[in-house]
Amino acid sequence: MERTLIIFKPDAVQRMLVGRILARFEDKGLRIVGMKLQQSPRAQVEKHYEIHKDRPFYRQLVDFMAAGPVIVAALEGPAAISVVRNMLGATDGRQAAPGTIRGDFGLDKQYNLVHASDGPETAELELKLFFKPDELLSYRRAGDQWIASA
Ligand code: 3AN
Repeated sequence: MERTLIIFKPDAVQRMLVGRILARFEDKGLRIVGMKLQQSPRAQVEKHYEIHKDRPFYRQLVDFMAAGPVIVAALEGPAAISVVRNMLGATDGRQAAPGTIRGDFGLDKQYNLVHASDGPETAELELKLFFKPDELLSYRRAGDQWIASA
């Protein structure tokens, strides 16, 4: 079992696509173990995208991510980190394959709807950055035994 951090970016909230995108993750069988609506403090966004701080788009990216409410969520499931990344598709919606979230809903590199952790170490750091320990729950759903065999 893995946990991954996803962020419905301000464009997903403003375009009213959160429900439809979240439904894809639920349809896949992933379990929501944390979720909240927030206006991200700038310092938190800066830390989250620290790895990009020398890239030309960094300032604009921080402005965008702090421009309106986002929904942060933690998803759990077998290989959840790579499963969710594959569901998102390529960073640029113009290049993302049809059938992926960015391929089906987006046309832009920056306005690409959803962030998802890209590996186990980043998932751990990002979950800590956005959630307090007691905001993440562990529970079983009635249908879990029909979703993953092991
Ligand atoms: P991903 O979200 O697919 O992991 P990263 O980590 O390369 O993509 O980039 C982080 C975020 O920075 C992207 N989600 C996107 O919003 C933004 N971004 C990446 N490349 C560009 C770019 N060339 N111009 C503007 N924004 C970008």
